[in-house]
Amino acid sequence: MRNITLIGAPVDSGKRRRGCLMGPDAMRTAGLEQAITGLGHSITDIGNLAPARVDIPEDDNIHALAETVGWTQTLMQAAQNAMTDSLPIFLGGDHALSLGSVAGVAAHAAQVDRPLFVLWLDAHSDFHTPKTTASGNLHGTPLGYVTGLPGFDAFPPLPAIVPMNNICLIGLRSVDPAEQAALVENNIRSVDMRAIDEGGIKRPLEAFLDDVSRANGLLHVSLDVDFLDPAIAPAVGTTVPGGATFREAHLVMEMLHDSGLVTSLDLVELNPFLDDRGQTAKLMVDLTASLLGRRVFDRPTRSY
Ligand code: NNH
Ligand code: MN
Ligand code: MN
Ligand code: MN
Repeated sequence: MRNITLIGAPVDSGKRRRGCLMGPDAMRTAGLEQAITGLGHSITDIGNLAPARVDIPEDDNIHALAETVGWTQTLMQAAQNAMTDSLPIFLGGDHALSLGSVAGVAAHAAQVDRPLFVLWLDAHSDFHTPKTTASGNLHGTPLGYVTGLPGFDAFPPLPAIVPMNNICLIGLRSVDPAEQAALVENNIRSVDMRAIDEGGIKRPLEAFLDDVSRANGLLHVSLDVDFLDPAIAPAVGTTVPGGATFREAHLVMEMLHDSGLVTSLDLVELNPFLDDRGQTAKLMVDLTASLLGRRVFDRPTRSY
């Protein structure tokens, strides 16, 4: 059983469409705490955080730079605090929150002298930098930041970088040309939807988890709502057709649970303003429960 810390991160500065600030409370309303304690885990909800005030100039090409830098500072510290004795769950908030959550988790990993691995479940690769982004939206940049790409001078210096080899992207189906080039150049493990159509989601995940396990690594999972097919998860500003199905997503979570490797989690991009009677918030809660040990059926050792 685990100690879980819920960290409300109502980040809404990583893109222009508003609404992700309601994400943490929507997931609480959908029963997140009960789902977790019902599995026997203990839980501490530290409530919703606010961004540090930072005195830096805005950038004409970047949306809400100072606010996102402030969030990065706050969440980096919150992540390091929570990692000392719990599994933090960052309740987003848009994906810009991961600049702070992943950087903080990486700092902790360096302190305990273990490698950090990151599983990115997303339609997008979020591998831009403030220099390469065409949209100016910082929710498209967290993997660029944590891997130490240049161009993040306005942000806190990285306490520790995440090696490109330790990252696995699953669910890709909307990748900008600059990101595509950088992913290939850096040989980042990228599992797009076509690969999943052709070979299933199990094998690439299994291979990645084997690597994490062999390296005695910590594993951070970042779950973007748009990883999921919009038919089952409409509450996101950047829907892309052809996403993970209900069962593919649950299988990922169930395998993550069985691996025993996950040490931190982001739940990001939920925009409750776009939801249909809470269905996406509920699905995010259910997926979290699967990651923390809920099973659809307790298999006897002999199944036939
Ligand atoms: N690649 C686009 C951009 O940089 C989209 C990023 N949007 C996301 N990422 N939702 O997960 O703006
Ligand atoms: Mn994302
Ligand atoms: Mn996305
Ligand atoms: Mn992108």
